[in-house]
Amino acid sequence: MSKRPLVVIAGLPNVGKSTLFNKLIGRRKAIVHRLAGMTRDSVREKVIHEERIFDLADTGGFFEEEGEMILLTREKAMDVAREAQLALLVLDGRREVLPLERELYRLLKKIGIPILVVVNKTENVPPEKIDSFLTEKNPFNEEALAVSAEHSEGLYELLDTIVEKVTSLKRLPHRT
Ligand SMILES: Nc1nc2c(ncn2[C@@H]2O[C@H](COP(=O)(O)OP(=O)(O)OP(=O)(O)O)[C@@H](O)[C@H]2O)c(=O)[nH]1
Ligand SMILES: [Mg+2]
Repeated sequence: MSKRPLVVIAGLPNVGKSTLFNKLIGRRKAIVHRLAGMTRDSVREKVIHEERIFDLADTGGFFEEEGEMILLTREKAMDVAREAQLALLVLDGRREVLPLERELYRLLKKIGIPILVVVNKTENVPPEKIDSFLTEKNPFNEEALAVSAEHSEGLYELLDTIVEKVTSLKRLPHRT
């Protein structure tokens, strides 16, 4: 079994989780698609940054509808989160935070996993809008970073923050 810290990417469908995953691992492993619901199984790969190493897991999105496949996808994602030391909660910086994102946040909190909010798709969002997203509009009161996965913006800072967090974190055993 791997002793490396595990970081899980979580978020609603289509926010760019798989794009972010591929950029951070440095190759295309996860399927990226303009349609929501592309990722069903979680994929995992190691990431090396500044001589630090961790495992990164991509997961399927959290859907509004409750089909059997969807529930299965969500349950698989939560299983990965239970193993992980840090969750990246990916949001779409071009729109408001959705009720289902608050629900996902609540689920992750319940697991007891530390959360880093990643506001994606910000390449064309004006700086003042991003600032407000990272401060007053960030309803989660967690550390937040703005990135553009597609345009490779903010990814170095994101990796710095991840390694700083996973190497200093000690997970408490989770209770159900
Ligand atoms: N404008 C913009 N689009 C992005 C960015 N990152 C990803 N996308 C696009 O958003 C769409 C969804 O990307 P995915 O990476 O498949 O999203 P996902 O969160 O993995 O989606 P599911 O697997 O369905 O949950 C694709 O069309 C991507 O090209 C970004 O930084 N900016
Ligand atoms: Mg995906």
